[in-house]
Amino acid sequence: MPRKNSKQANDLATIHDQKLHRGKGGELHQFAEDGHDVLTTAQGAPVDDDQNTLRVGARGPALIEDFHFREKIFHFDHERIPERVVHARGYGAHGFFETYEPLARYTKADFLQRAGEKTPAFVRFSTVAGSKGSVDLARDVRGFAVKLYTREGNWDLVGNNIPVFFIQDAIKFPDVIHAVKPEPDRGFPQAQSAHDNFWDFISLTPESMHMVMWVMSDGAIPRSFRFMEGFGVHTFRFVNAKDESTFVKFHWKPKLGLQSVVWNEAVKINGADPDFHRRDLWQAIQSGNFPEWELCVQLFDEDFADSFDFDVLDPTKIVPEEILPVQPIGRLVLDRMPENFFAETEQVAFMTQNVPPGIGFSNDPLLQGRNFSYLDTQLKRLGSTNFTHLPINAPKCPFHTFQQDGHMAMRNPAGRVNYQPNSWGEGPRESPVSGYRHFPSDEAGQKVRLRPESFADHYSQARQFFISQTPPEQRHIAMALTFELSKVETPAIRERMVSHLLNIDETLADKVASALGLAKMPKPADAAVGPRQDLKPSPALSIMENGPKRFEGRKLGILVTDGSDAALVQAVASAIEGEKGAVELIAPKVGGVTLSDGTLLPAQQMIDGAPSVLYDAVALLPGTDFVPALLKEATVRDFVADAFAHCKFIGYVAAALPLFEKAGVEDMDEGMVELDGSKAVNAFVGKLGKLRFWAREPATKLQ
Ligand code: HDD
Repeated sequence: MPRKNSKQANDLATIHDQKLHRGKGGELHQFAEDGHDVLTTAQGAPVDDDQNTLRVGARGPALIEDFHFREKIFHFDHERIPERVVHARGYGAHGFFETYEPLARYTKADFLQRAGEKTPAFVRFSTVAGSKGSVDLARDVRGFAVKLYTREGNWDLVGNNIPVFFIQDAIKFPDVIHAVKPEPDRGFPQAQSAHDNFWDFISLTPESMHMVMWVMSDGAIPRSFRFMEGFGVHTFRFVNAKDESTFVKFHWKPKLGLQSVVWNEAVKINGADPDFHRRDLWQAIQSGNFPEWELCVQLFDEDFADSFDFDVLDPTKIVPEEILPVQPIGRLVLDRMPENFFAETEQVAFMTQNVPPGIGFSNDPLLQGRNFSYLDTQLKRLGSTNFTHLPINAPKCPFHTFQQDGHMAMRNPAGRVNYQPNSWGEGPRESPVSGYRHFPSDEAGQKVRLRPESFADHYSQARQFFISQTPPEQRHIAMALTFELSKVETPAIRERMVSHLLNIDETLADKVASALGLAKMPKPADAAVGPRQDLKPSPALSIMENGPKRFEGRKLGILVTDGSDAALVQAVASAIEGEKGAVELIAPKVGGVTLSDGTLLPAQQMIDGAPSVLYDAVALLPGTDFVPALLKEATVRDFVADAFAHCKFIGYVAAALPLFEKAGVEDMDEGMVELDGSKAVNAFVGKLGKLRFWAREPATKLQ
């Protein structure tokens, strides 16, 4: 008989040491000798060895009898589900919505009837074009999808951080998405619009011009999900108890103000921390700094709609806030991360058609098409009509349907009745009183495939957006267009785009044409209607005009070394904490530094892992003796050069001056503050509320 090897002997000892307990229901609980639960198969059989497959002898072939191995690999092989066809990369969090005031005058939606009422929420932010594993700082629209679990069913407001869309009719959605995704023959570029197919489609689609202005603006490279707006985009309806309808547009406004990064920074963040936005949300929520948005509405009636310059059903148009002010009706707070990314963030299914009584649709042709698409896509992605049984998707109010069976049915009806009407006196009944009633709008007309003429002005609001931007933001739009079109290999596409820009703003077109080195200016594109209207600028459309008042929620990176001035490091850190900002210490070694007073201060980052692009502002506080060593470090040079080029506020000690020289910074400016005392620290922290020193930018650019 073969001798037991020592491993087998140990295993037997382990099994004998296991304590067996019976649970309340009489089920057998097995605990390993160290108190952990015993590993089992999915069928509940305890596993003795999870390190070795079952084989004939130590060096022999594997046995098919090894049901544990077979089940483990089988399950692993099937772990992935199809990623979302758009918005594949996303990040979610739980929270709540709190109603400010009863809104009964406009809507009978139950969750909007009582001041102070809290409704559970789940939100998923996303990029559109990139696949699940792509980077966070792609130039792209950000999804802003909100699910409110109301007492009358789920309300999904599946919005974006941009209030308009590329197309006016849902039938064009596959085309715009195909055009932006990797080109089908070569399979690249990933998560980028800077390629021929995208600009070919766009330049042939004048209705996309307004959206293109937004996507080329800083709004497409947000600093954080926490600092961006959200929009329902379409015109929806509120319907009150008297069945009166009011049109409504939804806006989410972040409490911490708006903020974006610059493109050169975005490109570098993608390398340094591809999960920049995820990490930011995770860190904020885990540290108790719960991000918050106000839900604001623009309410209007048919008369306003008729008198407005554009069609309120056209999703490529906004109603400027200066014409129709936004009114806050509640707040959304995100205060809890999912326990499991897959179960919640990946499996959450948002659908525009999820509306409670009191909220309805308009005839916006994009919205109408979306209402078809979202249900369909969930079946593909989640594999079963029973995706509503998943806890993240199930309503949190009671729900009763006669739907049954299907793959993975987890909520199975008890009893005999699975239809109605029935005479058994059991089961749910429809209710004409409390049931969802679609707004009985008058609709008549011929069956046609026709775009309304009222949708035809594609340039006026594109121009309005552009002229509403501050000079640095306008510069960024010109640079973004130049960058994107410089990646387009076909000159005719570049020219076609410039011909549209001529209809939006001549100086913008000139700048882009000259930066691209266009041989001659093309003719302006033919417009479906003309002339372009000269609309008033709308300051609400500028990120820089709507920034924060203080450094709250932002992060300062402090570069320290051995010998850094202990009192100064402490003073800067406390001043930032006083502003509700965060501080990260960056040192040559992550183990930390010994400060001037001999205290050992652990660092959060090592220089190589923390380029300045990861911070909103930086302070260079090295010890004098360590500066020569820092001068040799390429990463330190980049740290300083990038902070300067990205117009960040920079605090510094006199000993750090050679670092500027090494980084090629010739002129000191008002965005750089020597921290030579507590007054200077306060002055520096006071400036940080502005986030960037944009006056520096022209000096750092070619154009
Ligand atoms: Fe969409 C996902 C937002 C137009 C079809 N969309 C999706 C998500 C957001 C949006 C935020 C991600 C939801 C999540 O986090 O799971 N989509 C928009 C906005 C649009 C828009 C703001 C225009 C105003 N979408 C749009 C059209 C169609 C779709 C016109 C199709 C006709 N969208 C989908 C989809 C997705 C989706 C294929 C992919 C994954 C999903 O639905 O659940 O059905």
